[in-house]
Amino acid sequence: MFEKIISKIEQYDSIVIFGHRNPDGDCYGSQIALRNILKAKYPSKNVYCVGSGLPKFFNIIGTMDVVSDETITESLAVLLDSNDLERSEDQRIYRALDFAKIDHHIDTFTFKEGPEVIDDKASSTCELIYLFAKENSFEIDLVSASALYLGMMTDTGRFQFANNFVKMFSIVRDLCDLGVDPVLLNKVNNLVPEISLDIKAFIYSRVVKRDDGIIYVVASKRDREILGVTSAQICSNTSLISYVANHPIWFIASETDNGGMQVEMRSSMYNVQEIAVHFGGGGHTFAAGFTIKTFSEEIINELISLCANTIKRGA
Ligand SMILES: [Mn+2]
Repeated sequence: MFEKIISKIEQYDSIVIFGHRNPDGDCYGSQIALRNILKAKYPSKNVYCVGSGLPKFFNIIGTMDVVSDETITESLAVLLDSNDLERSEDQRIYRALDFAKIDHHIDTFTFKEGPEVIDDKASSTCELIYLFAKENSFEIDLVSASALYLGMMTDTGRFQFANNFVKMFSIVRDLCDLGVDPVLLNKVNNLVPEISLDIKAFIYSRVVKRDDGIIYVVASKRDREILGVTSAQICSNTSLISYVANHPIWFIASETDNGGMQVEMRSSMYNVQEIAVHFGGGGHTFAAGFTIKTFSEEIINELISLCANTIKRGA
């Protein structure tokens, strides 16, 4: 499955691993695990991961690397958990010498720079990195196993969502056999910053419940400035308005710093990925998002009517 990616990796002495903007547990975990696994297998190669990672895990799973522009221009870029170069948090990816990609998002056919492995049935990119290691008989050390566990746990909503539960749990079992400590990882993952109380209060005070089955929250830039939070921080709270009876689609829309709009959408039963694609975004069937250049009532109304049509169509 990964032959073409391995042959790229073998061609380069320097490899830089990139992930998406607003990195989550799967993005960070897959980057760290792939770096460590490749370093152990190819001690003479330089392997780095770039981006902001998940700082609360830095002292147990490891930190990101600081890499010069010059290094990137001499490296193979491996993009993880992202559709294309545009999604990369570190935009210096465009300067890399060559490219490869491993991802589990629905294919948008926008990555054309090199070989890729996409499996949108995989629970997480971490699951794919595990399979990559197994296929090539690369050793998975305890830290890498913990990083993979973190990504699988977070991208599946703590093992609630998967296309193949047997596969997911058999990998998780193997990671536990390698010594992973789920209690510790859960404790660190559960830790929230103090600001999260203010975000919760804001979201619950602004939630709109519609008769057509949509629940949503809109945050303007001014709202965010008063709270002192980023668009990504607001949008990462869709779980606060999730699974309310008779409301199968929910979303949070936030005005971005440059007057655009970031939206995260979820559904218990309808395809919201198609709606996200309509606005130039993507994701998974029941969890998708997009960012567009304009923040306006018209666009929010268009989004609401697409969601309402989806519910009406029953698709
Ligand atoms: Mn992911």
